Amino acid sequence: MSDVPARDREVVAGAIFRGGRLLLAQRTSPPALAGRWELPGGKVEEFETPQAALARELREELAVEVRCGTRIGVDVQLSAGLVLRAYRAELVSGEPVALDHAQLAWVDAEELLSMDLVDNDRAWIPELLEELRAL
Ligand code: 523
Repeated sequence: MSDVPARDREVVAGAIFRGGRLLLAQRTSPPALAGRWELPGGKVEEFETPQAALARELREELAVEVRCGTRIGVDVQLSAGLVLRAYRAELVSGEPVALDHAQLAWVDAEELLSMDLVDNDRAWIPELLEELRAL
């Protein structure tokens, strides 16, 4: 056994803002989360940086190229050893399409408040709203 604590594995999620709106994606799985909305993303693979993982996930899920920006919102502990973090993501090319989600929505501040977000992502609402209202 090592004395050095293992680093948490990370799940990354992307906050893409455009024209005063934020991109949300509606999950199809697992059954408990299907139909609920999230910032798209996924698990960072071993030996992958969070930035590279976000770019890969958004390429796979939305068919876009993004540049990973700064963190937004708090760390959300998903389970022992697994933490969820959101990053701003800048669209570099492509128009997002739902390859992996039921549908996509570009929401303004009012709409964000009315969406059925997955519980974990609700932790980011204050910062997402602040950013939307400043746009
Ligand atoms: N979340 C979450 N919010 C959010 C994301 C991208 C993920 O709460 N915005 C949770 C949902 C799952 C876990 O993080 O419990 C992994 O996300 P998932 O399933 O989108 O990531 P994948 O596709 O990399 O995971 P596997 O296919 O299961 O390996």
